[in-house]
Amino acid sequence: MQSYLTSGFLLLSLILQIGTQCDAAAFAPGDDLVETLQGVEMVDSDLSTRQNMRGTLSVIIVRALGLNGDGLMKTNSVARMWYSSFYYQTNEIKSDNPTWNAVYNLGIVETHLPLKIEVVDKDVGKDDLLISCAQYLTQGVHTFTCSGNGQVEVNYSLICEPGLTGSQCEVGK
Ligand SMILES: *[C@@H]1O[C@H](CO)[C@@H](O)[C@H](O)[C@H]1NC(C)=O
Ligand SMILES: [Ca+2]
Ligand SMILES: [Ca+2]
Repeated sequence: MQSYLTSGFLLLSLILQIGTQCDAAAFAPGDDLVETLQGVEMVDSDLSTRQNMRGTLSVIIVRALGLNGDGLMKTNSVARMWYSSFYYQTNEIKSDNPTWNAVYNLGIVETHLPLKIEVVDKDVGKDDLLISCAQYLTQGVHTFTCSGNGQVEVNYSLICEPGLTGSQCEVGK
């Protein structure tokens, strides 16, 4: 009985000792410092790559003019936009000249991608694609128009991340 207890105690203290040694090894100041510095370096280069050509993007799908999706009837349409992995769709408006003024704040994005816009007349069965275009962005506040079956007007604002400039926020100061 005595020896069982003793060996149990010894085993326990051995486990505790190993545990302590493992902890001590993990938190050895030298290793820890090296690991941290490598980590910071990696994060820094990763961050600078990701921050290359980045800006804050807001898009307003303002309105469309002269849509003719349903002949004598009023067109009932939505506008859609894609940028990078973002996708938005406006509400549906029954008018040949719908005003959406739909504001989409995308936050910080890469700036080199095309902004894709579509206006679609909703129909039972197959919708009518009325307008489709893609526009590359430049920094500042801009309006552009896409034509197809009618026209769609889009405003956007692209503000470069601090330290970036150039037409697509590509040049570091
Ligand atoms: C869109 O841009 C045009 C031209 O700058 C401006 O007149 C209009 O007010 C803008 N629309 C919106 C909803 O911001
Ligand atoms: Ca139609
Ligand atoms: Ca329709």
